Amino acid sequence: MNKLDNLVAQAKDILRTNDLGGYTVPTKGLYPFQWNWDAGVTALGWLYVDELRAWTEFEKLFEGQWENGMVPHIVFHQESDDYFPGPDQWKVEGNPPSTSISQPPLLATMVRIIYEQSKDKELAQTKLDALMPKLIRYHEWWYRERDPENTGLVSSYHPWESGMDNSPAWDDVLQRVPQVTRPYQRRDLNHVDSKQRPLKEQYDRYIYLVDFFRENDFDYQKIYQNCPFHTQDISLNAVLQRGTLDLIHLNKVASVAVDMSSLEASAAKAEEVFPALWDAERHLFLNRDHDLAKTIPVSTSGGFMPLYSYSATPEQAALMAAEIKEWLVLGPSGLASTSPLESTFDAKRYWRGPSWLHINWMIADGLKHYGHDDVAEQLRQVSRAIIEQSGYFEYFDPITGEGCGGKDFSWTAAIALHWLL
Ligand code: 9YW
Repeated sequence: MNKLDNLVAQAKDILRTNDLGGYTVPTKGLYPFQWNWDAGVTALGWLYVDELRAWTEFEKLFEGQWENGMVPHIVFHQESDDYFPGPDQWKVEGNPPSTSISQPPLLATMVRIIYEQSKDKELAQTKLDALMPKLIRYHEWWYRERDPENTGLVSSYHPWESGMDNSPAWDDVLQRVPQVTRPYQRRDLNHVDSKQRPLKEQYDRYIYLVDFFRENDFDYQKIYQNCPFHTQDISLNAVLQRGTLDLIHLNKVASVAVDMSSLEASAAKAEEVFPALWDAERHLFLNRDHDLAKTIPVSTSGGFMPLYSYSATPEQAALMAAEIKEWLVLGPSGLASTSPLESTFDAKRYWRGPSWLHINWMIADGLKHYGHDDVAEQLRQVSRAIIEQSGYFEYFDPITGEGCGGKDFSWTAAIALHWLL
C-alpha cells in the first residue's frame, strides 16, 4: 500500500473504531460520549466511508435536542466512568441525558456540504427534509435565548461552550468565577499528560459553572443576568453566522420551504455588529467580555473565523491572510490556536497554542472564499505534513508538529478524509 492509501485506510479505521453504533466518540477512553461540534465534523468524514452513516451521526445527536431547541454540547448515550463531569453532575433530566450548554453550531454547514457532495441524492433529500425543522429550531434557540436583547451577538456561559476550553482569551473572565469547594475527581488526567490539559484551578471554575446552571434551574433569563462567565465568542458567533446562511440556502432546496425571515433578520443584525470586534492593530477579530462591555485583547485563531462566515471586508481578509502567514513562520505546523507572540502562548497545552485540524480547514475555507487560495493551500499543506509526520492526534504542537492529546481522533481523521487526502 502506498503512503496515501495507507493514510486513507487509517483514517477510515479510526472512524469505524470510534463508532459506538450510530454515533462516534471523539476518541476512546478520554471522551466516551457524543460531542456536538465533533459530530458535525465527524459526519463529514463518514461521507467518504458510508453516506447513510454520515446522516445517522446527526440523527443521533438530535436525540439529545431539548424542547426549547438547544442541542447540548455532550449527549450521554451510554454510561461511562472515563469522563468527568458526567450526567450525575449536570443533572439534566432527559432521555438521553445531556449537558446544559451547547457548542459552536457547525451542524447546518456540515449538513449542507454532505447534502451537496453525497452520491445518493434520494437519501440526501429525505434526510435533509427530516433534519431541517430541527436545525431551524436549534438556530432560533441561539438567537432567542442567547441574545435576548437582540444585540447581534450570542452569549456563551462556559469555556466548554466555545469548544476552545482553556484559551487564554477566557482567563480574565474566568477569574471572576468562584472556585468550587466540593471535592471531585477528574478523569482526563488518567488518559493524557497533565502538561497538555487545563489546570486544576480552571477545572474548579468549570465545575462551579456546571453547578450554577443547575442551581438556576437552567433558566435562560436568570443565567443571562447572573452568570459570572459571560462572553461573546467571535468564533462561535462566526460559526453560527455561517450556519444560518447555509440554513437559509438549504431552505430553498428542502422539499417544504418555510418562512426564514426571522433567521434572515438575525444574520443581517450579526453582519452589522461584527465590525465592532475588528482590531485594526492585531489584524484579526476579538472576543468580547459581556460584563465589562469591551473586547478581550488576546489574539487567538478564533479571531480569523469571520473569514469562514464571510463577515470580513476584502481589506480585512487581506490583512488576516498576511497575519496568518506570519503566524505560520513562527509556528509552521498548522495555525496556532493562540498567537505565538502572546505571553500566554503554550505550544502543547490544548487551546493555548496547539494547532487543530478542523480550525485550519475552516479558516482555509474562508481564505478561499476571499480569493487567498495561496494561504489556504499553505494551510492545507502544513496540515497534511503534520498527519504524515505524527498521525491522527487530537491536536498538534504548532512548532514541532508533534501530536498531542488523544490518539486516533475522529475529527482529525474526518478532516483528513475531506480535505487532505
Ligand atoms: C473536555 C471533544 C471535545 C471538543 C472540545 C475540546 C475538548 C472536552 O474535547 O473538550 O472535556 O475538555 O476542547 O473542543 O469538542 O473532542
